[in-house]
Amino acid sequence: AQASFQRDLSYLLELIGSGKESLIFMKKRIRHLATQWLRASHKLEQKLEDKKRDQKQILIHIGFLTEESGDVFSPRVLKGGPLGEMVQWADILAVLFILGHSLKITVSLKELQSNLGVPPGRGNCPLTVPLPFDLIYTDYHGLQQMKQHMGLSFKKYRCRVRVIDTFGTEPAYNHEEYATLHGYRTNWGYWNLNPKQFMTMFPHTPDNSFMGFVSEELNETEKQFIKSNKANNMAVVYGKEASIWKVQSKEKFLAILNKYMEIHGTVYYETQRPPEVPAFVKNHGLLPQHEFQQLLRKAKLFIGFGFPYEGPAPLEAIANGCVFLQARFNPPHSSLNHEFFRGKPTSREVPSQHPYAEDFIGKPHVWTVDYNNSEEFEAAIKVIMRTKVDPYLPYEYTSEGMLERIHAYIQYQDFCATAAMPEKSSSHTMQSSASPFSLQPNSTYLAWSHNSSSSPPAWPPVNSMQVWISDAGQACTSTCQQHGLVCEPEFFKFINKKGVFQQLNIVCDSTESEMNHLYPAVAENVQECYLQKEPLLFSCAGCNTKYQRLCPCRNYRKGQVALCGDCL
Ligand code: U2F
Repeated sequence: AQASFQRDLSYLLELIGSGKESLIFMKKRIRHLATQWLRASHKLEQKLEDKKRDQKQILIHIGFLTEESGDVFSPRVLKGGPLGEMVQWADILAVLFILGHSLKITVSLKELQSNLGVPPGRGNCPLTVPLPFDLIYTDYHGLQQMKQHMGLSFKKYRCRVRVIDTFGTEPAYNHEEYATLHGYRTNWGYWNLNPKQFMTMFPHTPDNSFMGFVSEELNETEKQFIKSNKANNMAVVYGKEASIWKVQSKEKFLAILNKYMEIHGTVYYETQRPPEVPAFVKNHGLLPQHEFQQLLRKAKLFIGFGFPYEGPAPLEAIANGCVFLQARFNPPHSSLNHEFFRGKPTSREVPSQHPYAEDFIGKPHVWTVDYNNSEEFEAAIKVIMRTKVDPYLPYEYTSEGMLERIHAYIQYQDFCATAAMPEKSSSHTMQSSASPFSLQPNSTYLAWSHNSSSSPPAWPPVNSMQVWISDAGQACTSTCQQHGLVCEPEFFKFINKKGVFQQLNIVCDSTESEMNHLYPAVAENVQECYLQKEPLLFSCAGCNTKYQRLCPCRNYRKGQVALCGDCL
């Protein structure tokens, strides 16, 4: 069947059910953003013209909300606990519904089993029950439950699964044998999925798909109103839990801030002010989401103390015309040195509380400073108070942007297709070192043109590819970034070939094929070239001073890094 846009959200709200505080929060959010979703759905419909879209049967199993995995989140919704995940799931539900797919939503093991057609208690039998879903959106908890209760069908159907994974999973941690051999084992296991099946909250690593969420959008009148009503001396502190106030050298920088601005907080409390929050702070207590937005509309500054990492609130603040001020982490936080990230399946280094805000938005909206340096901190506050800043929301965090992106994933990502690209590439040609592109020293440009095809067309289309060689010790993520591009792991298969080294004028005394998430690469001083033996290990992340890596980069749409120019 074909999918057509569905705009009556009341049916979705019914599907979500009730009973848990988390579900109530999600439904409230969907209701509150309904007009924005509808407007966006019309825009996308126009943009897609009459493009045919398949209607998918989709199961959404929100594992972390099931009693069976403890559901620690629901009881904390009204007590300052994390809401980022709930924000994201609410938006995912809205998108999948509006795009016109047929949804089943489950938040308990029992519902999961009955939807999968597994009779209770038969989970471990070697049965392969036909799966009535084209796609399953779940999380790590849900994945574990599905594995336990699907028997052999799990392996068969895991290519249909999409895992909502806030901080992301890098390929080295995903591959069972490799992770075990090389110390990339984590609490979350290794699932041998295509790394693009993991979908993140921010575009952390291009090895995963960027799912995202949305922020409230403003029309021109609202923007003007906000701009003329900003209280230039009003700051709101980021964080709903009192524990975030237990931060090093807080007294010093808070004293500076307090000299210039009135400081507000939205810290949850039961009966009286939490002792961590100083008396000069106006604490509103935890606010309902729309009231929190109202507070941001008045405030000039939204200030982070270092935790929570990478949540939605800074984007909301910036969208409401605040400047976001955050601490630089030196050294960067990561799973190697910080408790919060320990055991997470990524080596990513986090150089500030919100790297997306720093890298993708930046000044004048985002200031990242060293909070231990009082002069730098004070100077930033002074400039921020004087600067007029427009509300800003990156396109990828608008409702239209999210609908567009998820539409493209559903339409074009297929991890079940087994058709491999032909070994001796007949359907692609490559020209090396071609002008008119100006080359950086040590880097080479390759243009590929797509001729006829016997195999299904690649997505993203290969005409968006440019190949660059990294510096020694550099990850492909940053090599591509340096050239205004993004690393595209889907393209590794095209460049993991002996001939490509030649075309790049790399001299190889020997060429080995091995399992290593940094390959294809060259150890230049010894002129040894390496190819990747295991496609699951193709990885944009990862570096070693020994290697220069071959990096498949691609272009991307302005404000929509997940999609290349011709990706829609
Ligand atoms: C992040 O989780 P958090 O829930 O701590 O993320 P926040 O950025 O604080 O924002 C979540 C939502 O909370 C709302 C606000 C945001 O959309 O509108 N809110 C509110 O309703 N009332 C208030 O008074 C203040 C904010 C991240 F999202 C998670 O994935 C991580 O696990 C967590 C830890 O790093 O951080």
